[in-house]
Order: sequence, then C-alpha cells, then structure tokens
Amino acid sequence: MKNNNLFAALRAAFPQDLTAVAVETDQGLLYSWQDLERSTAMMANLLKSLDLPTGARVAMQVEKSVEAMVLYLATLRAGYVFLPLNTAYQSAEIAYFIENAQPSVVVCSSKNFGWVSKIAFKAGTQNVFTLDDDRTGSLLDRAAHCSDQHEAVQQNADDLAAILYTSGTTGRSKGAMLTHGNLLSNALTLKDYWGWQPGDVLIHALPIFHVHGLFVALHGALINGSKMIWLSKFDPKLVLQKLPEATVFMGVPTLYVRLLAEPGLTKEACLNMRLFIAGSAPLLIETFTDWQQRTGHTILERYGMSETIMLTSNPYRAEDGERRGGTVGFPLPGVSVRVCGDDDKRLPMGEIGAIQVKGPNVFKGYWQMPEKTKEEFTSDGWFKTGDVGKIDERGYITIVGRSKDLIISGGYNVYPAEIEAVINDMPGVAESALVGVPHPDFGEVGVAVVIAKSGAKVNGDAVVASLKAQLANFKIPKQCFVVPELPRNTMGKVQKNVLREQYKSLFNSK
Ligand code: MLC
Ligand code: AMP
Repeated sequence: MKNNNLFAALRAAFPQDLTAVAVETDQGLLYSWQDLERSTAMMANLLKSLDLPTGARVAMQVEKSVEAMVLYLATLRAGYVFLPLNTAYQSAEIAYFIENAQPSVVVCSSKNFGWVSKIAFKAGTQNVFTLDDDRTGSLLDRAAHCSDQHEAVQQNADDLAAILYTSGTTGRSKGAMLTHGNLLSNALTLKDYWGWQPGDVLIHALPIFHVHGLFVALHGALINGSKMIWLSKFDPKLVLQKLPEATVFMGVPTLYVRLLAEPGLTKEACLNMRLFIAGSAPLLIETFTDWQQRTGHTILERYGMSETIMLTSNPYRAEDGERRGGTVGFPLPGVSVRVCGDDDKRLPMGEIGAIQVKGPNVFKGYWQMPEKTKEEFTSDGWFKTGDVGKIDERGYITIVGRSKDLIISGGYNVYPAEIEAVINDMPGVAESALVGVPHPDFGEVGVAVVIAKSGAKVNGDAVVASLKAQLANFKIPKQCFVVPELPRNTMGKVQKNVLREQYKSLFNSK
C-alpha cells in the first residue's frame, strides 16, 4: 500500500548524495541531508517511545532553529500531528491553545518551562520537553539515546499532519486541520508551477510557525532536494550578504520594504537570483515597481491561507503570462476559485464578491468545531475564504478587501475582536474598537479607539501597556485614543470604516 506520509515524500526527494549540505545556518553550521535523515529518525523514535495515542498532537513554541524544523519533520515521520505556536504568544494565549488542542507533547524554550509546563500539565499533557536555539534542551538529550533508523509511519492522504490556529470573526482561535494529502499536493503543485530546479538554493528567513515559513518555504526546498540558507531571524543586511549564494527568496511584504531600504540592494546583488516570491499580505504596487527598478526582478505574488495553503499565484513562466502587480495571479493547477454574491452564486467576470475555493489543498475542518466548519463551507462544498475580490477577463485575481474583520500587520493576522475583548475588560472602559490603518513598514497596524465609562478616567498609553502584558507583541495597537463616542450607524453598530478613514494618515502621510 502506498504510504501517503508527507515525510516519506520529502525524504524521497533528498538528493542521492546525502553528504551534500542541506542547511547552512546564520551561525555557520552545516547540516547534511544525512544529518536530517538521522536526526528526524532519532526524534521520531523518541516520540514513538512515548506511547502516544493515535493522532496525538505535538505542540511546539520555541525559537527558530534547525532542530525545531527537525521536530516538525520527526512528528510527520512518526505519524503524529504538529501544532506550531508563535513565539510571541503569552501565557493566556498558550493556555487556550493547549487546553483546546490537548497535545500529548509540548516542547518549549527552557526559559519558559516554568509557566508552559504548568499550563500543559494542568491540561493533561504528559510530556513537556525543552528545546533551545543553541542545540540544547531535554528533547535533544532524550533523542540522543534513540536509534537513527526509523521507517516513516504509514499514513493515508486524509490523515492529519498539522493543526494551525487561526482566528475567526468572533476572535476565538480555531485549529485548521491540514492533512498529509493537503500539504503534499500543494508542495508538488508549487514545485512545478514555480519551476524549482536542480541547484536552487532558498534563503529561509521566515518564522516556522505559520503556513508561509513552515510549509511554502520549507516544503518547497525539501521536495526539490534544495539547500536552504537558514536565518533564525529576518535581517535585511544578512539577506543581502547571502543573495549571491541563493536563487529563491520568499517573504511577506514587510521584508521587501525593509530590503528596499538597504542601499546594497542592486541588480548586481541579485544576479544569481531566479525568483522572489511575496505573500501573506497585500504587496503594494509601489513596492512591486520599486523592486523591479532596483533589482531587475519582478516579484511573484501569490495568495493563500492557513486553511488552504496556497491558492493562487502569478505565473512563473513568461508563456503563462506576465506577473501583474496588485494581483495574486491565477488559481493554481487543481485549485478552483470563484467570486460569488451573497447567495453563493458565481458573479459575472469583473464584479467584486466573496472569494470561494475548492481543491485538494483545502483543509479538513476546524479542530473539534464541526458547526464552525459547516458555516465556512457553502452547501455545494466551496470554502469561504472571507476575502473579497474579483477576476478579470484574463483570469487574474485581485483581492480588494476582506469580509472578515481582520488586520494583517507585517504578515501576522490580528483579530480586532480578540483585542477589543481584552480592552473592554479593563477598569473604566465602556467600549472599544480596533481598526487597521496603513503603515509604511508593517503594511497595516492596529489603532485602538476607546470610550470610558461615565465618570471614569482611561489613559490610552496605560491601555497599551496593559495589553503588552497580556498579548503577543504584534497584536498590540500602535496607538490608543480615548474619545467621547464612537461613530455608529442607524443600527447602533460601530462604523469601523469611519474610524479607518479618520486615522488613515496617522503613520502614512500619503
Ligand atoms: C514585530 N512587531 C510588529 C510585528 N512584528 N508589530 C506589528 N506587526 C508585526 N508583524 C513589533 C514588536 O511588537 C516590537 O514592538 C517591534 O515590532 C520589534 O519587534 P521584533 O520582534 O524585533 O520585530 P521584527 O523582528 O522586526 O519583526 C518584524 C517581522 C516579523 C516583519 C520580521 O513580524 C515577521 O517575521 N513577520 C512575518 C510573519 C509571517 O511569517 N507571516 C506568514 C503567515 S502565513 P515594540 O513596541 O515592543 O518595540 C499566511 C498565509 C500565507 O498568512 O498566505 O502565507
Ligand atoms: P492566515 O489566516 O494567517 O493564513 O492568513 C490568510 C489571509 O492572508 C488571507 O485570507 C488573506 O486575507 C491574506 N493574504 C494572504 N496572501 C495575500 C496576498 N498576496 N494579498 C492579500 N492578502 C493576502
């Protein structure tokens, strides 16, 4: 019987010469393909020795390192379900994910072991390990005693490989369940569509707890047997220094904006490069054209989400069309995209409506939320992305907005409802609204607008300081205004569009 384990497919793509370099880190460490083979086997054997139930979740909140990537691959290899968590999450956020996903294994940084293990043990997790970005921690100590021989566990295409938490309009995070089949089909499609070649080298500069860094970038390199230059953190100067050794780069728009601010970004610096890919948030047309002028390369913008991995892409090959700035290109092969009205019926070409999708990449549903899952699919089986867009006569898709109340800041999603709920709980606060406004670096950032209870005094800076103590840093509004009242429509609903308009020039004078 065919093994649909994603790891087996990635492993099969390793080059013949296992002594070749698979990963070079910013610390100057070199990992061969043989190192990846052995370390994932040892860690998979460690997981196996824990006698975990079928479908057990392995949660990880650690700094980016090759060993963290190895834990991901080992989890796949051992047939368990990977649950990556953003390192910025604080205790209340982590408590929610752990209580909701009930992982059997939690891996955290040693500096967080005290509070993370307390949350995990309380939620019934039996195994808590540490892993630090200097190749230490109890996870590696334990794996060191395990065999380096391991056969990837038999998996069906429909078996779960990962759960990625993503929020909804209610602000409560939902775990998007992705299968081995979802991930592998998408990786193979992108390998072909983006023309991955022998000799390609990827600069991996993104975090590995979201779709972009964990799946699109990592799978892209592995399924092509390509070397990665592994940066623990995005640093524009380091990227520039590494460009002559690389051929592919992927980033959220903020990374491109920051690279453009470097005088060293020139055509010469990019001579060896084959492809620059952007996504996770809208790429401004000005970034797209500035990049073209400065480097001679046309950024390829693509569109995806946690529930679907990649959906659309601008063409790689000239014969498939030009890369058009401001658009996210065409549906990927095998993916269907339609733009619909409120009745879920396809709209005529060029009209703006809800983007709905279908394909082998679309997730299996939200973890233990069958009702929520049902709501997000149409009666004829299309997934409602929550994005609003249009398709032109040549088939290019443009995203013009979102029906979901979401701010994308530096490529991270911020759900206003979640932040508003925390602000509304603060003493003296009657109500609050969080809106996204343009920002030159992060694309969009949150601004909070608060009204105080009658007679109470609320200080905007104190609201921000209090949020900082409770929530991941990227969710913190960059400013908080205390105002006498919020603009409302006749139904009494807060008019966020009015607030957005009011504060639109706060960071962008244009
Ligand atoms: C950091 N800060 C942010 C922020 N990141 N503020 C708003 N939005 C963000 N994204 C703030 C911190 O709170 C801090 O504020 C200050 O910036 C410096 O923090 P830092 O950690 O030093 O920031 P930096 O390293 O510069 O991080 C910026 C970044 C990072 C752009 C490199 O945000 C990043 O890696 N973004 C990529 C996200 C990503 O991978 N998304 C893919 C999602 S997948 P203070 O006040 O404390 O100084 C997806 C699907 C798809 O969406 O289609 O791909
Ligand atoms: P996430 O839930 O983090 O996976 O974020 C997915 C969301 O990011 C999508 O629903 C879009 O709103 C947005 N997104 C991803 N890629 C793009 C892009 N190229 N342009 C505009 N928005 C994008």
